[in-house]
Amino acid sequence: MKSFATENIRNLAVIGHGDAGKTQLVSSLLHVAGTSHRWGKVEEGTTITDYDEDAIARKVSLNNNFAHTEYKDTKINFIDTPGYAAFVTHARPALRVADCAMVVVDGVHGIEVQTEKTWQYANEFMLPRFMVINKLDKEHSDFGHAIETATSSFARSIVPFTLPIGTEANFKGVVDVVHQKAYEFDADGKAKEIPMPESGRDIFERTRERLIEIVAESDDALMEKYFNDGTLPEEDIYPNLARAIAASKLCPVYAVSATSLVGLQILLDHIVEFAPNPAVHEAEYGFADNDMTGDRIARKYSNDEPFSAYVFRTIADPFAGRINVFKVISGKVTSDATVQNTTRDVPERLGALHSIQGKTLDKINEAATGDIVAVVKLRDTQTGDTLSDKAKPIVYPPVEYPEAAISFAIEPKSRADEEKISAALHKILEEDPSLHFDRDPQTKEFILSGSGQLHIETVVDRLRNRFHVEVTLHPPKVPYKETITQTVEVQGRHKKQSGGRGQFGDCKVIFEPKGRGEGFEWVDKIFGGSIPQNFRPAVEKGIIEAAQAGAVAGYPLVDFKVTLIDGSYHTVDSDEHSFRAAGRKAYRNAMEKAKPTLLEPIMDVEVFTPQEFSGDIMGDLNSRRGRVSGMDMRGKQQVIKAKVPLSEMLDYQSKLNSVTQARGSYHMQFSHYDPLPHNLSDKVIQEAVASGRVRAHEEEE
Ligand SMILES: Nc1nc2c(ncn2[C@@H]2O[C@H](COP(=O)(O)OP(=O)(O)OP(=O)(O)O)[C@@H](O)[C@H]2O)c(=O)[nH]1
Ligand SMILES: [Mg+2]
Repeated sequence: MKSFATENIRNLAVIGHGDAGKTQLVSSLLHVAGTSHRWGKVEEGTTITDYDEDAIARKVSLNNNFAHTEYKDTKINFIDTPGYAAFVTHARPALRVADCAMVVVDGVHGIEVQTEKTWQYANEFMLPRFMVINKLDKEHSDFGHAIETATSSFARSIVPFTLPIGTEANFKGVVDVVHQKAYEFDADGKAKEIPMPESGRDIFERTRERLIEIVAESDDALMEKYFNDGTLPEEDIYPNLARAIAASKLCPVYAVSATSLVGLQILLDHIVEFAPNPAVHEAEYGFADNDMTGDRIARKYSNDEPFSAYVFRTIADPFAGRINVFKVISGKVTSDATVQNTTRDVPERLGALHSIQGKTLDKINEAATGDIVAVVKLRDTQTGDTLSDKAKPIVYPPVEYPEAAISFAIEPKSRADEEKISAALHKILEEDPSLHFDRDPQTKEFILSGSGQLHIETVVDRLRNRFHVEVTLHPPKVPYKETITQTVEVQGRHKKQSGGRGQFGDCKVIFEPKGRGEGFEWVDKIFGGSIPQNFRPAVEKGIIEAAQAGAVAGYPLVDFKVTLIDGSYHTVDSDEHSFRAAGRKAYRNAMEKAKPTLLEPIMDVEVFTPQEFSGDIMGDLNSRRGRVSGMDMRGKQQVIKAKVPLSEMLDYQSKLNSVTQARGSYHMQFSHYDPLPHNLSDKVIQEAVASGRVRAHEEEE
């Protein structure tokens, strides 16, 4: 493939709710554009961008993938992003490098939760937008309704550039409102011009009027012309529509079916004519140094600038090795160039450059400003890094990923699995910065954290299918805590006499409960010298140590105050060690009387669901000991806010999927700790004993 001038490149991030048809749309657009790949279908597992075996098996996109076509001398790069809640954060780095977001909307459901979320992501990067209303061949699809949900959800002029001819199974053509032409499509999606249909003429005229107004509003001279003549000449309309789109004042909408190929050729024509090219951005800003301080410096989208590129995706390919995908932000780059990874301050030799078509890499000799290209086997480069001309360094701030929402323990099934697991997970993590992996220093467990249960399950599949590592997934650990509920006064006395020098420490302390989240407080109220000053901190240390092991089920004891009121010592036998032991003993004595109890983490939960399921959702949250605190409409979606114990939410994703037919989603974050109800404590205690975490009280050394 040849190198394309910047103005002949279009970079589109295809975003939207899960299942809207993004992946199918990309494959179908490539087919209609005449790309020499057979027409891939989601239902057959043959699309270009869902080539990953896990994505095929689930019919869900798991990460960003790439396709491109050469259409009317323009290179159109598509970044197909995931729409499911567990993977949707990958849309952000895609939008970071795209020059236009193509928002795909399900023509049956209209705007949904992840449509809104990805729209917000696109706002973060101030991206121009196209909107595609898909699945208009389907029963109950409704173009007008989808547009209504869009205009009520988003603040921007959202105007159809094509209108559907026929509905549902009879959706056979579109009217191009801009060029005032009508088309039908054959089985390969080829457009054939037909006479403008009479029905729907009023909608067409109103829509076109709206477009002309938007153009007129953009410029005083045009406004005057419009006032005088009542319309505008065609040659004024087209370029000004493109300008309004690039300025994010106008979002064109297209009526399509990705499975029957209706409307796609006109969409391609309009991408070439109206979608912004990379140089439409004024400039991109970064820093001269990787500590990201100091003055910002700019790079224009131009081949004449020094080379710079942003790496936004890493693929761990089983055959090719590590593939890094970057967008050339400024300058040009040729294969075998040596560039600087300015994020890590290391040089990288690029080797061959490639364009990417799904899983296929094709060698290219050079890449111009704005293009998206792949390189293989760089030494140190990862997602989020900047590659730059060494003599003219620039570092772009990386796209941040959100905190993980859920953690699971994973256990290798065999010794061999244990040996392979770290290396395998390392590769998976390279591909997916929203995943975190840790080893708990105490329990030695492998802890995998991600954005939801489905996310973690796909990692387990990947470990098995790609790296042949078998693991069992253990339910996420609930980080219980413990506290006391009564004030008690106790003594802790440690005495040992076994030949030679003895040990002696003795303290009197008061344990008092404190409020939630107030932590530990130590007060020294000894007057006089019943315990010498230098031994008192040892008492505190002994108590803090002992509190780590709790009193009920081995969870750390929190939110209590200890006041040291008295004690005694021995001039020869007392030392720090003895007073620590006395503190531990005081702790144990206190726990026998202070009625210790378990605390459980409570989460702030937000559930998004189509309205018809909200009754079921609330009933279910109640049965999970949740307290619903508010309800809200967002577009057509009901948002339910509740406080729910974490232990009740561990299987929530699958429940939500079954109640809402996979159309709901939720997120949660930690709110506070509450006492665990007594009837539930026993179970937690039994589990703690069974896991060996609570040791029988050993006698003091
Ligand atoms: N009837 C009909 N079905 C469609 C159309 N487009 C896509 N589908 C079907 O909708 C389902 C989802 O399509 P995908 O392309 O995987 O959707 P997606 O938006 O990529 O989904 P995620 O990647 O999981 O976010 C598949 O079963 C497709 O065959 C369409 O225009 N009409
Ligand atoms: Mg997809």
